[in-house]
Amino acid sequence: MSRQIYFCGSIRGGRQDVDLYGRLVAALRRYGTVLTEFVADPNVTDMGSNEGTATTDREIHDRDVRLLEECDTIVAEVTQPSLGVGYEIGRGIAMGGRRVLCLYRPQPDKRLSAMIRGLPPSKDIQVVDYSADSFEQVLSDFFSAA
Ligand code: 6K6
Repeated sequence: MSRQIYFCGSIRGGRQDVDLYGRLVAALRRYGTVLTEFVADPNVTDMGSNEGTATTDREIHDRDVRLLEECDTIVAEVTQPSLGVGYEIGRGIAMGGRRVLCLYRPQPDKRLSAMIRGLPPSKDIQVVDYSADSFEQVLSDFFSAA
């Protein structure tokens, strides 16, 4: 069966990076099925969906936790700080048995949360600095180490 990839990116934390999320999701499709394509949908804004779907926060939470349970790999873009992304990473790691790749674009005067940067690194849990033009190699290295 193909890899089941849960992609995490900021929604209510701010949608500044949504175009980059789209490029990451397109690249991730080469490695497996992306369960959370909606994270990269520009119609999903920090205030909800432009398409008027009346999904409650409880429904969003429960659906996303179900998808986390289904996945074997979590790829999180963690540059734009997001409570939801942090929660998903922590919950996914607590479930066990999932590989986790956190992608961070370093910037002046900002530091990634110690609770992400400080994850004990291994073949299966990695926090990688990258740039918007260099993620292909990072993904290839991570998935070839599986
Ligand atoms: C769609 C329909 C109605 O509202 C929406 C948008 N809301 C969300 N839809 C799906 N997943 C969500 C939504 N809000 C947060 N998430 C999950 O949390 C995603 O999997 C993201 O990785 C993460 C973002 O968290 P915040 O705290 O930045 O919103």
